[in-house]
Amino acid sequence: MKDFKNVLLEAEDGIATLTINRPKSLNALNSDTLTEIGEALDVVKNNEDAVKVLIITGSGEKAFVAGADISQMRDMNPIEASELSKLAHNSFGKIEDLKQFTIAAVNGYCLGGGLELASSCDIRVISSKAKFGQPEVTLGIIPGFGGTQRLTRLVGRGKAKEMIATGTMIDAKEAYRVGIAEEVAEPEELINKATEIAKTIMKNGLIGVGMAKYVIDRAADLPLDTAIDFETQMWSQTFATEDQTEGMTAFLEKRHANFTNK
Ligand code: CO8
Repeated sequence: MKDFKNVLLEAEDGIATLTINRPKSLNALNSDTLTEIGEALDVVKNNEDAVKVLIITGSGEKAFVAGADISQMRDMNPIEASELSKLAHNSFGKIEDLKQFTIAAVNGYCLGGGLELASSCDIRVISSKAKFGQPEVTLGIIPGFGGTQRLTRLVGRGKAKEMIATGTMIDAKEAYRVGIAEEVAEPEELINKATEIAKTIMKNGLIGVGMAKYVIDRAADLPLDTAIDFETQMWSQTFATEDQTEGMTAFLEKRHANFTNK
């Protein structure tokens, strides 16, 4: 779709794949890579007709992303650290802001900024060989790309504090048990599994998929009554779409719906 230096962006049959592509550094995130992730997400956002679902994965067999680039961070001062963190927040925030559904296909080490990237996706499909951790305190820092917040929302305060304070890794089985991952696949089946989920989603009314994602993310931290009001407003808007008429008509006519996403 567009050429980059540190990431690959490809699209086929409505599914875009964004691959973090610095395998020699286990796909560590430096500022150039974070900038390119943001630019690639802009391409995805601006191509809603061609891209219905986005899969994010890592290059090579070993790592999804082994964290922020330690060689770049070692000599940074607090202002530079803040700039790097803002750059990551800008890029990761774009993942949540996409109307398209996002799937992290975690193919190996998913550490620090890597887990923060995966946590920004809508769901995580992981290899049975993947390993997860927030090892920042072993480097004398804390998670700075959202880990204290997004991981906590996934696994709860106790597990997040345990993972962050010990800095130790957990395996795929434990990641699935604590709610980091929605699906576990054998390494060679990982992309197939993510693609299968993407194709299932793409059969549905995608206005509804995007709206549901928006309501879940935007209302998650609101008081329940306010969140329910928000859901009601968005729900009622789906009745202004052609997809709602088609979906319900198809059900009543006992046929598959042919959604036009209008
Ligand atoms: N940054 C830079 N280079 C890395 C990173 C990284 N995060 N991870 C691996 N590499 C490099 C290694 O230096 C090595 O390079 P070289 O071949 O030139 O020596 C190459 O990748 C291969 O790595 P290893 O030889 O270490 O491979 P192993 O199989 O022995 O170990 C591990 C794999 C266990 C994944 C190990 O590489 C490791 O522990 N990596 C670091 C993991 C880590 O600590 N990640 C967290 C980084 S901090 C972070 O993400 C904070 C985010 C928020 C920051 C906010 C700042 C503003």
